[in-house]
Amino acid sequence: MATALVVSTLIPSNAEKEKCEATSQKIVRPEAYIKHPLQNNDSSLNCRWALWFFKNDKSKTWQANLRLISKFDTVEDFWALYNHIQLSSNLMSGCDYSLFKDGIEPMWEDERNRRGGRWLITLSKQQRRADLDRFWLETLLCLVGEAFDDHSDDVCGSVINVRAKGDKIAIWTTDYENKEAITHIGRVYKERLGVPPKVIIGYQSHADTATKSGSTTKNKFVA
Ligand code: MGP
Repeated sequence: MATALVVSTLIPSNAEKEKCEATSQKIVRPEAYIKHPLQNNDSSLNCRWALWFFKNDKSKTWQANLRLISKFDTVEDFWALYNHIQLSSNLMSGCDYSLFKDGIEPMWEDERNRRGGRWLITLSKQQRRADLDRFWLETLLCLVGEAFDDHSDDVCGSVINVRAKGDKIAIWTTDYENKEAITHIGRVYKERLGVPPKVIIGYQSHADTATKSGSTTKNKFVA
């Protein structure tokens, strides 16, 4: 924060005025009480993020099972929310968390996701205990910390799927044809998670995921 606020108290006029003024002025640093805003390079959206929760209730449609939990736009409010909610590894199978830029719904149908795709991290069952929570936290920090430089603009959000068959974490980007942004994001993301170089992660378009017939979707990019 650039300038410190100076709060002065009324000083009686006397010989010691100057000395008194110096000692009675309190320097109040804005850092002490102003929360730290999250950065966002994207000029079309502000720096606010929204956390969503999905609970699988088979009597409802997919969209009806999706609920907004809360929005935040400061470092402090991010941690307050993160510390308040259940760790992913404690969620029931079938549940998701999604963190998306405010204004983008965590679904394929949103205008900013329609032509997009995702970097997908698939985890083995053993990784739920070893890696799931720290991978998800690192993913969140990549997003709110704008870890992908100028290409952070292409990021829409991230999703964690807690599933009995194996958990998944993904970063969703807005344009599956933006090779430069996608490859940069994939490279940085893999590094940040500490995924070994020999382990290959794939990027798939939502269009392919939504229309897939088998259990796998073809990769448009790999990292
Ligand atoms: P899922 O929850 O992403 O993965 O999609 P899961 O449960 O591991 O299943 P799998 O098919 O990947 O093995 C499960 C189903 O939820 C999809 O087949 C869709 O029917 C529905 N679904 C998921 N997403 C992300 C969307 C979405 O964005 N929009 C709509 N309309 N349905 C979705």
